[in-house]
Amino acid sequence: MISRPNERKPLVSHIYTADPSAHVFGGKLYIYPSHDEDLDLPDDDDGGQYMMKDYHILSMDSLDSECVDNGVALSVEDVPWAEKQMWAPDAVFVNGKYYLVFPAKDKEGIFRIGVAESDSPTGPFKSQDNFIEGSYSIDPAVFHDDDGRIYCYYGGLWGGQLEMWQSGSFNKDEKRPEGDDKALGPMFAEFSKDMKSFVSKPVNLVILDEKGEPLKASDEDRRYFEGPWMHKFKGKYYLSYSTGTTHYICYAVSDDPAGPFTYKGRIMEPVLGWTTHHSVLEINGEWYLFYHDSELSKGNNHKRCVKYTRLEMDDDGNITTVKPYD
Ligand code: FUB
Repeated sequence: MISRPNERKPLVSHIYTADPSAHVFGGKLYIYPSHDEDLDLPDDDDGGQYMMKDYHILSMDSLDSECVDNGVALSVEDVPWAEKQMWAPDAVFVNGKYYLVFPAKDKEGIFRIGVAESDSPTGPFKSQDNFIEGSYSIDPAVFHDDDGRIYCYYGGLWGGQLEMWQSGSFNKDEKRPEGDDKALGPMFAEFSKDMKSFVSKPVNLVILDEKGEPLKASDEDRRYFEGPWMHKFKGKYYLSYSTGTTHYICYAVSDDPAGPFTYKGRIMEPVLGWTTHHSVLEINGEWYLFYHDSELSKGNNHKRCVKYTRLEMDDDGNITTVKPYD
């Protein structure tokens, strides 16, 4: 059901945007998306077509107002450790500063996660000199818990290189989990208070099925692929993510931010385009899903546009699956 004029429509159309991480800072809505380049590149399983060079932060006074592009907030040229592919970012406000947390490939072609800071939610952001020690892979989602602790959920298979770290160091020829192998989950680490490092060694999270068994690699309708997000509802932790190859956004619940999580269901059916990536945000007591599809480019996988829609969640936290084109 669509009830707002901007709902399920591209929020901006002068640039391609994807992977929206939405937050309310100081009563205003900010969206931290990837900025897809208008390039004609062939699709490959390594994500070589996603050649993003910078970030633009979007802002809206309300869900019904115009969505403003605040210009370049951080460019790959200004990140000393990075070479290319500025993929899905997130942001957090802490210590009176705004921190942009983002992945990019370093000069050796390995995805790492970096942090940049600003006095403004829209930047410009100044990058730290190096990536977070011990970080790897993509799609960081930062969760600021009620007790002040700040967690990072991250990681993505295939082009996101997550499976290449199973031995503890980078091996590009590492075999992917398959069949009855336990599926990889997202990575989880806690940030230091100054946002410069992880205080704990990152761990791979487990998602269990209804019988309490870890999801298997072959369970592609439910297992984790990329794009984690965390929201909290009535004291429980809701991990949501993309299933990649089957194009669903699913969720799993735990009493602990570090899991284990139990699979609960689907948040959204597939959108136009291969990737699906989202954030979940409460605004004035209502829940919203920010997501992307490829409507603007009529289906091009790497020319996407961010949108939002209302999310229905009952008192027990059960989420009604969004059918994006109904
Ligand atoms: O935008 C590049 C990649 O596509 C993201 O990191 C993934 O989550 C997928 O949306």
